[in-house]
Amino acid sequence: MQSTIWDPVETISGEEMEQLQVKRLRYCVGRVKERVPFYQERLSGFEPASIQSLTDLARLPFTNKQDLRDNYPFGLFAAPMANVVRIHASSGTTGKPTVVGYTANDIDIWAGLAARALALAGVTRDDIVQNAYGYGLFTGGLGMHYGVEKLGAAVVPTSSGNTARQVMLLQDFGTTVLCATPSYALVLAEAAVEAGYDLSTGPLRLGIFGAEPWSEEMRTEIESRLGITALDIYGLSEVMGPAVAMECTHKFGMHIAEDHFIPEIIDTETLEPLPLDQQGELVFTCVTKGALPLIRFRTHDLARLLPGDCACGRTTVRMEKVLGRNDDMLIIRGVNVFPSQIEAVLLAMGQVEPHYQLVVERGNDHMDDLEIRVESTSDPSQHMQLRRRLGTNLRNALGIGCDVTILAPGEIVRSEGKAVRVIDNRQI
Ligand code: DLL
Repeated sequence: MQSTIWDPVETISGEEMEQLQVKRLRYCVGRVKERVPFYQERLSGFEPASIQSLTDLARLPFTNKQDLRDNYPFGLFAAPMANVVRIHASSGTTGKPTVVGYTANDIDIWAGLAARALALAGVTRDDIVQNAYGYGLFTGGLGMHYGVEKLGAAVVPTSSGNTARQVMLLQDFGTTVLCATPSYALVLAEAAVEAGYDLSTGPLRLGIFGAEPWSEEMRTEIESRLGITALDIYGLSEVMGPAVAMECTHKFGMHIAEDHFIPEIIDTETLEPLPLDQQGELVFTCVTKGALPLIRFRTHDLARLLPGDCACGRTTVRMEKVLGRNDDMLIIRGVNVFPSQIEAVLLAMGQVEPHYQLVVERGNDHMDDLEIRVESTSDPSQHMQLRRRLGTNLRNALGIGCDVTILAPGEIVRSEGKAVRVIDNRQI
């Protein structure tokens, strides 16, 4: 599948890109210093004109999610409310959400970047795009919606949920592209089977899946169940929403819209920038946003920036699939475990369904116990053996033992948005 370059900036040389980024960074730092009291304080004594290259980023302070919370709801906005036309918020699991605002120009840039991402994935004006990301305060629904319209394809704004109706529309409208979380794509696949609709023979050809971590093994599973190409899309509300980065059809990392979001990878302990190709925490500086330009925003997402050119012809830097967030990482008996690692082991076995949950308890002996619940369609007489094999594979991969519980298909609660993978019952 050939994809069109949406914006010539996607193919400029590394030097040209750096020049553009430095120019935008200098302007942005000057602007927040002038307009946002929080940055006025953080940047006191810093001279924006002293920014000469991207290495100067390291001289700038970080911004954390907590800084947004401390300035709840609008304290970090750099534009007056009269110029703000949209407000989104990310649902924190505890306390207040983080609130993000957009000017009309921000919305225009976002629509353009979502269109760029869709074009990058090979979506064209001829496509019918069913957008099953949630519409509302979550950025997924509206973010992709305006991108599809900007590109000129037809958007079907189903939002998430109402699964039986989604399947009916997939079938009746001849939807060719599906936007959803990868876990919801699987729910739709199951519902299609129930409704007797064979997705793999229908016109659906492409999925744009993101908003939660998903392994390569999960990609294989989704591609075979839906009979499509499944591509990864990354983003976060604080930085913009979906389309901060998008995978091309070569499936070798996601191209970052680095002309708008300058990426860095830092060591989570020392907070020092790491070279390309090393894994660490992603940090973004949003250099073109009018309402909420954040300097060195710490995402807590763990990934690598990939060196080298991409076969698609784009020169924009790529990030690898996000393994997980460092705050999602479980520490079980001293060993670091990411849900996505467990997902990869489970699905590589081939006998289990792509629906699983991890339950962590602290036993009376003060030791942590990890239980892995996973569904299987195999005959219950085989479960004992399956449990044993999964236990061994997980021990080999993770370095810790865990209990495996095999459940019947459908026993794990399905999610319409981001899947809940971990139930941590430890009271620490
Ligand atoms: O999830 C934005 C989005 C919507 C991205 C639709 C892609 C598609 P938040 O709700 O603020 O925004 O959550 C952001 O989700 O920091 C990551 O931890 C995680 N995340 C997003 N995309 C991916 C991905 C949206 N492709 C948080 N792979 C981020 C892994 C992802 N994790």
